[in-house]
Amino acid sequence: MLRLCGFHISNYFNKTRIAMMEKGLEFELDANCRPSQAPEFLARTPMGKIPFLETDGAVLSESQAICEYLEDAYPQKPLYPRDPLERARVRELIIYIELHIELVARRLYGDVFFKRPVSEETREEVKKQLAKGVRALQTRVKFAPYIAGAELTLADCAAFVHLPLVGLATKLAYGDDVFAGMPQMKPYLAMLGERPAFRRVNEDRKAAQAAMKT
Ligand SMILES: N[C@@H](CCC(=O)N[C@@H](CS)C(=O)NCC(=O)O)C(=O)O
Repeated sequence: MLRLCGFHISNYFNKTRIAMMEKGLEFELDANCRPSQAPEFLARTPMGKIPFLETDGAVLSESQAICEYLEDAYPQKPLYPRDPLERARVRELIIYIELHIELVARRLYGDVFFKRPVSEETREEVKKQLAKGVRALQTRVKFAPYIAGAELTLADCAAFVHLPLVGLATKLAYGDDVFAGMPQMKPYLAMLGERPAFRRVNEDRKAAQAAMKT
C-alpha cells in the first residue's frame, strides 16, 4: 500500500499527489503531517521535510525521487515521454522550475506571506537569480498544449503547483509577476486546472488555506 504524507498547502506535496492521481494509483493520504525536526519525524524523513511516501515498509523522501520511483514502479500510465532526449527535457524543465525558480523565490515567502522581512540585499539577489531562471524556462517551454509538448508530463505537475506561487510572491515583493512576459502562462495553468486531479488538489489547497486564516 502507498501512503503519501504531508499537508495540503505544500506545493511539493501537491505536485506528488497530482502525479499519483494522474497515474491512476491507489493510495492513502496522511494530510496532517507537518515538517518537524523531532527525532521520531527525522527517522521517517531525514531532512524533516514533507512530502514523504510510505511504501511496503520503506519510507521515501524528496518529491522528485518519489515521483521517479513511482514512474519506475508503475509504468502503465507514464508521466515521462519514451524518447530519451524528451525525457531529459522534462527533467530539465523540472530543474529550472524547482531549483532555479521556486527555491530562489522561496527566500521571499517569509517576507511576503508571513511578515518576516528580508533584507534589501536578499530581495535584490533573489530578483537577479530569478530573472536567470525565468529566462532559462522561457527558452524551453512549449505550451503545445503542455509545458514540454503534446503529452502531459511530471513537468506540468511541477509547473502547476510552483509557478502561480512564485508569480504571487514576486507580485507582492516587487509589484510585478515574473511571468508577466509569458502571456501563454495563464491560459496554460487554467487548462491544467480543468483536469480532475489538478482541480481536486487545488481545491484542497484553497480549503486548507482558508481554514488556516480562521
Ligand atoms: N526538495 C523537497 C522540498 C520539500 C519542501 O521544501 N517541503 C516544505 C513544505 S512545502 C517543507 O517541508 N519545509 C520544512 C523545512 O524546510 O524544514 C522536495 O522536493 O520534496
